[in-house]
Amino acid sequence: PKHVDSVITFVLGGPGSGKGTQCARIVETFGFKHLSAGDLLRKEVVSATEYGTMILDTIREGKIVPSAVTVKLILREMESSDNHKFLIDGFPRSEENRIAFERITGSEPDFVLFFDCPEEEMVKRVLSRNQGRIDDNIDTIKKRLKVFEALNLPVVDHYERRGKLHRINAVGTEDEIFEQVRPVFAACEQ
Ligand code: UP5
Ligand code: MG
Repeated sequence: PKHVDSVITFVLGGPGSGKGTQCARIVETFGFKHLSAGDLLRKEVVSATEYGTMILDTIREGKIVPSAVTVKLILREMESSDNHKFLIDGFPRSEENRIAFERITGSEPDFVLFFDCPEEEMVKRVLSRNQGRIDDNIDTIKKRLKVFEALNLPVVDHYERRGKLHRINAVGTEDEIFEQVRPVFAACEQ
C-alpha cells in the first residue's frame, strides 16, 4: 500500500492546546497533508452515515470513538491523498487507538508532537473559541480533560520512551509556539 513510504506525524495535546492551529502552520510551511481525526468524525456526523449518531453521542460525552471507525476514516484519507507526508491531529487518543493504528496500517509514526498546555489555559481557549462545537461547553470540557489525562497521556509516555516525542510548550503566542515546532520539521527536510 501507498502509506508504506509515507512520513507520519502524530500531533497530540489536550483539548484546546492548539493542535489544529499549529497544524495549519505546518501545512503552510512544510507541505504536509493535515488529517484531523476530530474533523473527520464531525464530517461523518454531518453526512449522517451509519455511525453518525454513535459518533455524535460519543463526542458529546467527551469519550473516544471505537478505534476501528477512526482508523478506517484516517486510512481512507491517506490512501486517497497525493501527498505522502501526513499530520494526524488528535489521534491516537488511547493505547487502544495506537495499537489498532499500528496493527491495521502496519506503520508507526516517524515522530510525535505533544503540545503541553496547562488545564486552565485549555479551558479558557476552548470556551472562547465560539465555533458552535457541541463539545465546547464546560461540562463536556471537564470530561474531555479527564479522558485526556487517563487515556492520552499513556500514549505520550509510550512515544517518549521510544524516543519519538517532541514536547512543545503550548503557552505563548502562535508565532512563539511555531518557532518551537519549526526545527522539528526542518530537521526532517534534510
Ligand atoms: N489558540 C490556538 N493557539 C493559541 C495560542 N497560542 N494562544 C491563544 N489562543 C490560541 O485552538 C483552540 C482555540 O485556542 C482556538 O480558538 C484557537 O484560535 C486558540 P485549536 O488549535 O483549535 O486547538 P486544538 O488542540 O485543535 O483543540 P480541539 O478542541 O480541536 O482539541 P480536541 O482534542 O479536544 O478535539 P478533537 O477535534 O481532536 O476531538 C473532538 C472529540 O472527537 C474528542 O473529544 C472525541 O470525543 C472525538 N475523537 C475521537 O473519539 N477519536 C479521535 O481519534 C479524535 C477525536
Ligand atoms: Mg482541533
